Amino acid sequence: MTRPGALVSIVMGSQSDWHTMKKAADILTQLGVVHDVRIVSAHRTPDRLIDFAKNAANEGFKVIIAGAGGAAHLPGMVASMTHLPVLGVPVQSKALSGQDSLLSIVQMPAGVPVGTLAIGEPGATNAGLLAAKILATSDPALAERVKEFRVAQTESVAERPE
Ligand code: RP5
Repeated sequence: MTRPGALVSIVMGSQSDWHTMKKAADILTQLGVVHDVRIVSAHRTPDRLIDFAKNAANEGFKVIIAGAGGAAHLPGMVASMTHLPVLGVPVQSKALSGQDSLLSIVQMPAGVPVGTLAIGEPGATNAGLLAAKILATSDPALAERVKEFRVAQTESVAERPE
């Protein structure tokens, strides 16, 4: 069952992606953005993929974050079946260090955009932040929380190394 009130959906191709994709969930939790998390594999659970992507807007989601590794077709296939913005996270693969994931997510044909982030955990964190910023354009309270996050981040950087 979808988490009630969830505005962001985080989907990933495998349980093995969760360690990375948890970073997106963590920043959304920190910013008070209700989100839903589930495993949807483009290759192993194609019917689940179609069901998810076609119903995502009706479920109330405003932004989708999709992470996958290797032959990472999940973000692009989700984007092909919804008008919602899709942010793609290339999960770092063992064989090719995520270069395969990155290229298979970023090289979408014109007309079917996937906003592609960096490989691995930094990309997942930034996908969460970007989703929050998208929602913040129509949510002043969230915009304030995003601004506070930025100020705290700036203040956390020491002038000199210890
Ligand atoms: C992709 O294959 C998943 O997104 C994952 O990154 C990769 C490996 O999956 P597992 O074999 O660990 O389940 O579909």
